[in-house]
Amino acid sequence: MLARIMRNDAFGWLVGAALASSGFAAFQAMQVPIDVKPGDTPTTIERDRGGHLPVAILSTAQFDALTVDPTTVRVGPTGTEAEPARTVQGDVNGDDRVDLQVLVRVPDLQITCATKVIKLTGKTMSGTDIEGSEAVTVDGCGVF
Ligand SMILES: [Ca+2]
Repeated sequence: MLARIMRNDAFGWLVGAALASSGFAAFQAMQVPIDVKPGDTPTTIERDRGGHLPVAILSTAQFDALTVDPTTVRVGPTGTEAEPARTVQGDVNGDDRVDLQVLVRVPDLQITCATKVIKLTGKTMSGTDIEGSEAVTVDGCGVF
C-alpha cells in the first residue's frame, strides 16, 4: 500500500512538473513579428520547388531582431523543422530598423497541403525564448 502511494505520488509529481515546464515555456516565449517571403502577400509557398525560403524576423521599437542567436532558430509548420542555411541582416520592411532574415531550405520545412501557418522559434543571445508565426498558403495542392 505504501509503495503504491509513493508510486502515485511520484507519477503525479512527474505529470505536474511536465505541465508546469510546458506552461512555463509557453508563457516565457516572447512573440515577435515575422514575415515569410517578405513582399509576398498573401504568402504562398511552392512546396515542390527546391531552393530557399526567406523568413524575416522584424525589429520593433521594443525588440532588436539582431539579438536573436541564429543557431537557435527553427522554422516550419510547428516551428521545429528547419535550421537556417544562412542569415542576412538588412531592413526588409523599410522602417529603418535592421531585421534578421533567415533562409531555410524548402524541403527541410516538411510542408504538407495541410500546412496553414509557418512558425519560427528561437532564442536571443541572452536566452529569452522567442516565437512568431504567419499564415501561409501552400501552392500545388489544388483549390479547395
Ligand atoms: Ca525593418
